[in-house]
Amino acid sequence: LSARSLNLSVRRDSRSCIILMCFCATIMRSRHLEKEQKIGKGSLSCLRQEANCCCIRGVFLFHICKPSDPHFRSLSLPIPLVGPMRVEFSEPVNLDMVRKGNPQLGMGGRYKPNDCVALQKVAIIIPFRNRGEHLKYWLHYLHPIIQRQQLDYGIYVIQQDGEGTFNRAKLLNVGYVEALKEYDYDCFVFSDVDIIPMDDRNTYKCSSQPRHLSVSMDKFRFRLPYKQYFGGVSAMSKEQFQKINGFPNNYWGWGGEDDDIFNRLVFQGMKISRPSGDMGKCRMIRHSRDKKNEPNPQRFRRISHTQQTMKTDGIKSLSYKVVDIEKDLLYTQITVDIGKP
Ligand SMILES: [Mn+2]
Repeated sequence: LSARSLNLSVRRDSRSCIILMCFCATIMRSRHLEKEQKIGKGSLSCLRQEANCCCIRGVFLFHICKPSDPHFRSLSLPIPLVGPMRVEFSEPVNLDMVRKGNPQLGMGGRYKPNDCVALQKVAIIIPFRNRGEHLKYWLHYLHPIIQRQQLDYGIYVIQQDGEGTFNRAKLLNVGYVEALKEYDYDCFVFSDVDIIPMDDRNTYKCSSQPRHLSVSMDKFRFRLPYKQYFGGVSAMSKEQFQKINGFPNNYWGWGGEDDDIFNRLVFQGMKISRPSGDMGKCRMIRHSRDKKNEPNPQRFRRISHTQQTMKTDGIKSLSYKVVDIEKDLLYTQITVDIGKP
C-alpha cells in the first residue's frame, strides 16, 4: 500500500496501542478482506468472516501493536468471546447489580457497539407472565453475552395481561409488531424467559435460513428432543418471518405452537439452521408447570392443518390491545391484552 493513496489519521489509543484509520478503496481488495456482507441498505466490509460488527465500506481500523503488548490479543480479535461458560441458578440475582454491571445500556435494554457498525439490528422478544425470578437470571446472563457478540439489540418482554390461558406464539407476534414500531430491526430472536445459553459463540442473530438456537438443553440431556423441534430460542429475519405470515394466534395453553411454526417454515421451502450441539448447549431453569398454561388438547389437530390455517392466521390477522409500556434500563416491558380463546 502506498501511503500517498491513503488518507491517514493516527491517534494513540487509551490502551497505548496506535490505531490508524485508513480511508482507502484499495485496501478493500486486500487479502485481509475475507467477505463482504450485505445487510439492509448499506454494504459493510468485514476483516473476519465470523464478525458480527464491521467497519463501514472503505473505512478500516488497523491496530498496530507489538505482539508482546498485553492488549494485542484483545485488539487483534474483533470478537471478544469467551466460549463455554458456567451457568447456574443457585445465587439470587439483584437487578440493580445487573444495571450497574451493564453501564453501556440505553433505556429499554438497548445497546449498540460504538466502535463498529453491527451487521444486524436484533429485537429479542420474550413472552412473559409471572416469571420475574427467571427474567432476572436471563438479564443477568444475556446482556453481557449479547454485548460481546457485538450486536445492535433491544430487549422486549411481552407480558400477557390478566389471568386467562397463556398464548406464547401470539405474544411473540405482538413483540414483533411492537419492536418494529420503535426501531428498524432486521432480525428477531424469540426466547423463552428460562433458557440461558452456555456458550457465547451461539450468536443471537439471524442467518440465511431460520435458526434454532436452543439445540442442546440440559432438560433434554443436551440433545434435540426430535428433529423438527423449534421451541425454546429461535431467530428469524424480518423477511423469513413475513414469508410465513408470522406465528399462529390460536394456540392457547402449552404446546404445539413451535411445531406449527416449524411446519410454516417447511411449507415455505425453508430449512432450519442450527449451531453444533456443543456450541448450542443451554440451561433451562427448573420450574413447575404454570397455572393457566395447561397442555392444549387441540394442539395435535391444529398442527395437522398448518398448511391451510397459516394463510389466514398469523401476523396479518393479529389483534391485541397494549395496556402498558414500561421502560427499564434492562428491558422494555409491554403488557398486552390478547383476548381469550
Ligand atoms: Mn420452561
